[in-house]
Amino acid sequence: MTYQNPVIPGFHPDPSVCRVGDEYILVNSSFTYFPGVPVFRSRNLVDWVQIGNVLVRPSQLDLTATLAWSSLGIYAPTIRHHDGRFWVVTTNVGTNGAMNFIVTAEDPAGPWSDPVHVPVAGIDPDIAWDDGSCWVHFSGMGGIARCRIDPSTGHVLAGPDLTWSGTGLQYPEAPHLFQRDGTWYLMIAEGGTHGGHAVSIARGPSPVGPWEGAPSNPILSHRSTDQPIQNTGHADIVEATDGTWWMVLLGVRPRGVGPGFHVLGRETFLTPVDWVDGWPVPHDVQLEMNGGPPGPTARVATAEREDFDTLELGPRWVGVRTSPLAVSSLRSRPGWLVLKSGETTLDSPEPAFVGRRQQHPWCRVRACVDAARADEAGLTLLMDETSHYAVAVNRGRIIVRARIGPLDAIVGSASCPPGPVILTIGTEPHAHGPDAVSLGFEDAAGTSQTLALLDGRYLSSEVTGGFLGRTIGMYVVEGEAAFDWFDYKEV
Ligand code: 6LW
Repeated sequence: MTYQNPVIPGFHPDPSVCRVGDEYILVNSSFTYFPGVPVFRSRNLVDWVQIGNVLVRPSQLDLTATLAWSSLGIYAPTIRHHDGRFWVVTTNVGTNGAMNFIVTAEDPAGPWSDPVHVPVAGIDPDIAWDDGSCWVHFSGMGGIARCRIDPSTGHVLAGPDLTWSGTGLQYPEAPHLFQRDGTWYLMIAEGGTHGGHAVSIARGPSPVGPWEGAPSNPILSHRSTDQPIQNTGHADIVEATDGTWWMVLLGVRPRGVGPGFHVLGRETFLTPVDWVDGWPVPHDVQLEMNGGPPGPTARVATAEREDFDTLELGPRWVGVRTSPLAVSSLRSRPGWLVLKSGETTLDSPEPAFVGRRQQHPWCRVRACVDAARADEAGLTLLMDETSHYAVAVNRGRIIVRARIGPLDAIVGSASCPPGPVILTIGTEPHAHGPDAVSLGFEDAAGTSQTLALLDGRYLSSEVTGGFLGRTIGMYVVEGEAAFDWFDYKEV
């Protein structure tokens, strides 16, 4: 059988996976988005369904610090199952440092506990147990550090001490400790989460080593290759029900002229792992892979229509720093999602935003909005707070707004047809950029009118920097607007 990579497309970085019985549970980092840490479930490692998010309450997740930079917030998590519970350890990175914490749950779909703080200075925490001892490895102290903790209180019982930090490449991070046939392994990422990214591994007789690095390190990297998948690294590993081993990892799909631009963020990929002389040998990561699980695999849904005729938004919907629940309602106008703009501590209205990740290079979004009670309301393709394109109703006209760094301009406009209007954003191939973004509306006759066609490279990680990927969603500035439906389709 073959399967398609990425198995979880779109902005799903830093994957961590564990298996309980015949079910796999996977989590990703989420930065400035609320809820945080999306949770996926699979029975074959290829077909993943989002079953919830780990951090769904303000008592679990304070993202105020991401007002300073939207690539702060929730960094890489690790998920494990131990003593009948799921454990997630992760980091909330703020302007004053990083807070590492543990949350637990019986059901990975939630509810998850409130955070238990683990007072170590670093990111990318991993959690592992050995005969009653609980070990946390993390990227800190200038390399990979290790400490022993009481997982119920977070108290550090021993350490932290530096341990194996890779082959000497920059940014040793993403440690994961695991055991196979009585041997302990410490797998890490190094080279940095961009073009130099790589996976390296060491093995030893105990959770504290001594460590012997693999002679084949890095065991996986696409650095300096012409592979369509780049930046491969930040891996986790799992033994399948049939005894085979598999690796999940992040990668990107750059397009356009050199250096290439990736717009969907760092996505989750899957590759099988062989074992040779006691060392893991991952298969090279390709867009189409042989050796897939038995049975048919369904590609990620390529068309999703949201009619807002339920009383709860599904787990894929996120807000920026703020829960969608705090800025929207499905009850005030049944069958419509009503967004109301919020206020921030900066005494300026912060747009209310509810969106989802863009998961396909070529997609088309349409949404019907009644903007009668808003200054501006519409659809936005969002990379971060200084990089976004939008088509919106603004005081009775339809406008296209482009924000590229310090530049914020209206680059298209038209008179607005009466009543609720259908706004459209689409992506299509571009001669030089990763894509071209078309923004427009459907006129009274239902004909699609494009008001602007913009180069998508300005909404790419290579231009904006940081760790995010595009989201696409509905927003309101000053007032409230109602959205009848939101339609996402791969084209
Ligand atoms: C994460 C680090 C990394 O903490 O990027 O890909 C950082 N690897 O391990 C943010 O995702």
